[in-house]
Amino acid sequence: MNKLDTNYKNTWCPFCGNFGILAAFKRAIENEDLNKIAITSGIGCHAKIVDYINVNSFYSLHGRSIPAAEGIKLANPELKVIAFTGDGDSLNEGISHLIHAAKRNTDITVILHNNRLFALTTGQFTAASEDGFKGRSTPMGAPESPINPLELMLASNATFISRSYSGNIKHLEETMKKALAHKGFSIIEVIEPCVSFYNTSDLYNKNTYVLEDSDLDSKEKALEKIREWNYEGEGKIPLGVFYKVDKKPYFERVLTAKKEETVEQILEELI
Ligand SMILES: Cc1ncc(C[n+]2csc(CCOP(=O)(O)OP(=O)(O)O)c2C)c(N)n1
Ligand code: SF4
Repeated sequence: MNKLDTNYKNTWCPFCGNFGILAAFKRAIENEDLNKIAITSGIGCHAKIVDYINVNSFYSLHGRSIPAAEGIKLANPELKVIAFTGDGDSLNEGISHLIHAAKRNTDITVILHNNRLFALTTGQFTAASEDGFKGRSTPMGAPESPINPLELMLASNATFISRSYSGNIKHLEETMKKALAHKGFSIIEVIEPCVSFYNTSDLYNKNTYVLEDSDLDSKEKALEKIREWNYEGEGKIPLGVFYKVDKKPYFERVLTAKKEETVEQILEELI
């Protein structure tokens, strides 16, 4: 048994994209100080991931993975805090938390399991579902166009924006390591199939390709790449880091306003 494994019974469907995310994350953190890592989740199939990784974790409410992560980071700035969330979780239920965490440049990493539907509740459409998506709540097709979550993140001033694919575990592991090394808000949108209700495996296997890291501080270039795929049917799907800039994270800016004190000293005064 690997030190990161737990005794929980895994209840994901065979071949679910979440297995790739779990494997990549375990590889990405295996050489980190595990006492310095905390993970959070919302509610959904994606959220079960916290049961399957042997590190400190907080299983929150639907849409509340990100504020839980922000609270943990505020209370203990020494920790690396990773928020796992689903597209229903952070693009529907908790979308304002996602936007404001990015806007604040809170020093957390968000891993967005984007299977483009509410999976645990058996396949209702979300803000990420394609136009015309036929599911439990939209048998005649969703009459709405999807949000591009990465475009939303660029507009919200996120400082690290990336996409990977659950079927490309090596790329996902490398992207996770880059996101974890970033000081400030980082997001990885992980596109993944829900094999039971929206099986996109063939689409992603055929159409994804990996970008080189270049001109990462240009919003214009990032937007061009982020818009290359519009979440509608076919089309090339770029994976990689689209945007990265260095900017002081939120809590450092707030808490070190009194320059002579460290973050720890100020927290001691506050608590
Ligand atoms: C406030 C609230 N609303 C609705 C639900 C019901 N619910 C539980 S899981 C879920 C779907 C989660 O979808 P998503 O976040 O996309 O995760 P996935 O299951 O696709 O991984 C919903 C709607 C809930 N638990 N809490
Ligand atoms: S319902 Fe979909 S997302 Fe949930 S475990 Fe099964 S394949 Fe994975």
